[in-house]
Amino acid sequence: MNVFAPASDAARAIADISWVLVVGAFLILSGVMALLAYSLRDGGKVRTRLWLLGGGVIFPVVVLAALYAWQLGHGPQWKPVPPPGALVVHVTGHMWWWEVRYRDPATGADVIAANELRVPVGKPVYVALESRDVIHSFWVPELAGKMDMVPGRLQHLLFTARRAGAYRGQCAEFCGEQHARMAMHVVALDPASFDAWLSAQAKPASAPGAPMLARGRDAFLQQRCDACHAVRGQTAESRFGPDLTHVGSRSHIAAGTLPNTPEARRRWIAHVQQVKPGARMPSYDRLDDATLEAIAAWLGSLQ
Ligand code: HEC
Ligand SMILES: [Cu+2]
Repeated sequence: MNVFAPASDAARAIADISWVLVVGAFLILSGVMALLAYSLRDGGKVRTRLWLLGGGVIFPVVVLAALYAWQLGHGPQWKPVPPPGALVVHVTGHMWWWEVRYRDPATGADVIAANELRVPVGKPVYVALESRDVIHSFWVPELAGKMDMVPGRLQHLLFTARRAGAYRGQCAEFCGEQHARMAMHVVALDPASFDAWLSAQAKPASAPGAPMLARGRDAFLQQRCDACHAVRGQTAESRFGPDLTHVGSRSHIAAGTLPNTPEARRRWIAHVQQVKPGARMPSYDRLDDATLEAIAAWLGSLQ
């Protein structure tokens, strides 16, 4: 996470304003120090009224008014409604993960995912921010400023990614025990890859193609994982935990806590409460290795 490497218009505007303020403040401080040195050395020869009025009133008024006028045209854009042509994505904060909701351009249906946001490069993205429980804050420094996610309110951020890449974000408002393990990844893709990705995410999960994967799916249902998780096409809809329909396509699990590898998925399922104490999912340490392996393999196959 690097505020000095902006990859979007909004982040570039914030970085520019910060540089102007930092460099400007440094120049002014240097000027004041030089004046101070001069007045001490030359004791008594400074024209007090001139410097008090000029340096204490006129100078700050002119500088602050100029800065204000300049930043009016340079700050990030705020639009109460999404501008035409913008991609609208809903992100809902939960303790301690992110639900991500797109609209399928083909059918208009919701496409729900978690913890990973993909956006097209060069197109305005309007991120509508909500919370299901406490106040969270959405912060991906390379792409936009921070915005609080307040229960009962709809906040938003607007940015246009200019560089393809993966950007890490972090919840920036203390939200309880696992606040520190509430990260997300935003992946900016060229528009064609983005469209392909979105239409793949809109599809339900395909049926398991191998006996081992079918065993994993069956164990998932037997253990009632579907009481909290939805795998579209394979389970009923349940929205308490992250949607797992295409969990295999994400780079990380549990909001940036672990890389999405078979071992990490096994470890997560068996030892949630060691990996992320307090997370709202029980540890399944009573499952035998073969069952854990099958579930982890099936989840990995959900691309
Ligand atoms: C009581 C509800 C509940 C049950 C039951 C449950 N989970 Fe979870 N699960 C959650 C919650 C909540 C999270 C998000 C935890 C976090 O990151 O803070 C989660 C996260 C996950 C993740 C990571 C998803 C991601 O994209 O980050 C996987 C994988 C997962 N669960 C698999 C399972 C499996 C397999 C079972 C059954 C053996 C199961 N869960 C049972 C609530 C549940
Ligand atoms: Cu949070």
